[in-house]
Amino acid sequence: TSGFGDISNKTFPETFKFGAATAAYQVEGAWNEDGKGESIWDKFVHEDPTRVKDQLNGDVACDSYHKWQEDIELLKELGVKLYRFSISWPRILPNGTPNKINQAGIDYYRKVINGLKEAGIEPLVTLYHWDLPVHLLDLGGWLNEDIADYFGDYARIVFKNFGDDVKLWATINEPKTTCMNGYGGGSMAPGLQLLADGVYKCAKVQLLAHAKAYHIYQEEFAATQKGKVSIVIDATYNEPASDSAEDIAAAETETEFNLGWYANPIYLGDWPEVMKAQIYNRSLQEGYSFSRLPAFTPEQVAYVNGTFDFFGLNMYTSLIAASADYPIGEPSYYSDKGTATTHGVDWTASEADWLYSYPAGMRKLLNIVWNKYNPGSIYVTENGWATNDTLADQSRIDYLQGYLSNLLDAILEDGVNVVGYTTWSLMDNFEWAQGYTQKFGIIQVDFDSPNRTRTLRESARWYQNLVSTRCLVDECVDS
Ligand code: GBH
Repeated sequence: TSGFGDISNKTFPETFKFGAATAAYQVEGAWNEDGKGESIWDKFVHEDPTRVKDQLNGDVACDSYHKWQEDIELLKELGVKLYRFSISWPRILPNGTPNKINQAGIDYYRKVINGLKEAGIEPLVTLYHWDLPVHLLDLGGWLNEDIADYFGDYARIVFKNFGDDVKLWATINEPKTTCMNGYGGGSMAPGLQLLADGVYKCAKVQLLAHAKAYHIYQEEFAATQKGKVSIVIDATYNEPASDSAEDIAAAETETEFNLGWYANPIYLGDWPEVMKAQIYNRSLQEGYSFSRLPAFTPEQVAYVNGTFDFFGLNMYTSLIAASADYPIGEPSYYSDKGTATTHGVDWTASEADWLYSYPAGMRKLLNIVWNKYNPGSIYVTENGWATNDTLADQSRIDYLQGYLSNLLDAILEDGVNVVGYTTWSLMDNFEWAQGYTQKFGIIQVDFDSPNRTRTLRESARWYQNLVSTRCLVDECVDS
């Protein structure tokens, strides 16, 4: 199947919530204003600008710290009813620790949340989208299990201050990306290259931190605030490269090392069996006396299991997986996984080298998440396309139309309860190690102008029409 099927002519359900997403470090700027502490991204980009493709940084970014009212006006213009943004931990707690709260930080998010409320736009707030306070990195960052407790204290302060108005919370955005790129390959802050050992420890600590925040919410806030808390997991749909038993198994293993790595502990309890077995075996073969995948104690399994009120899914792309041999003696996540991945030859390429369009993957992955994890409901918390700076971004429209059509089919044809969607991104922003070279916004931002002028792209007009008609084609029939 090529996955480029007909676009659905049915309408999205009335209750379906369309929205857009951003993250603090990528849009806010004001990196050292009004008492904000230093984050690991501030440090990472200032220490060595060559870590970022265009040697730029998020010091100003979209200047949303000052232009938040304009951002809300844009959300209103799009007509969306859901806005996913993140809170900067060091803007609230400059050192990451609860002893010193930065009132200006609280005031900033209070204004944003009030503004959204007045506009009738629901906030979906991420507590951690990668900007760890530097002080906590000095304590070991996501390799130190104590950081889970600090995260709990931070979460409590945020719930207490904003929980009357925020009913949808995501604890951590894409733990896999921060662990793989921040602690594995080193392309993201804090830039550690610990691909064999660090990535698994990082995963465990982030899962414990998520669970800590979830339990604090349940015990101290849920009864009065009545909100929902979950984590955001990024995943690909993985197609076997051939009909061979090896490749079919490779695609399943790929999914377990990708989606299951984080979803299994939370939705089923403990790491996927295939990860436990393969990492243990490789570790012993490579001379370790123990598995480099740190085990959860039975108490930790129980503590993490069930810590969700919905599934937050970031879905951009798919992979074709084949089984592959890696020589013993080169310990890494990839050799533990034992697969090789590529993209389909007929999948459209984006400006980002990892992002190819395979619309059918959306429907297939949603079905996997729904059937395997029984999450009750799913929010697609990110999905989007990278282009150059052009306003005439037909390739983004094609991508969104194909993916959203498959998302709609999952709802209407397969009974998957997808209740909301926040496209990535509301506007162009600081794309981490890619700087400003890749544009993900449905709204263009002029980073050369001190005004950071925002201009709707053609895709934003298209999205605006979708949101108002709930229809992906010229004319729809009722669903
Ligand atoms: C999201 O991650 C992030 O949540 C968001 O902040 C970001 O702006 C957006 O994507 C667009 O990139 O370079 O080959 O090692 C999406 C999932 C996982 C995609 C890590 C890039 C690195 C691939 N990301 N992946 S590679």
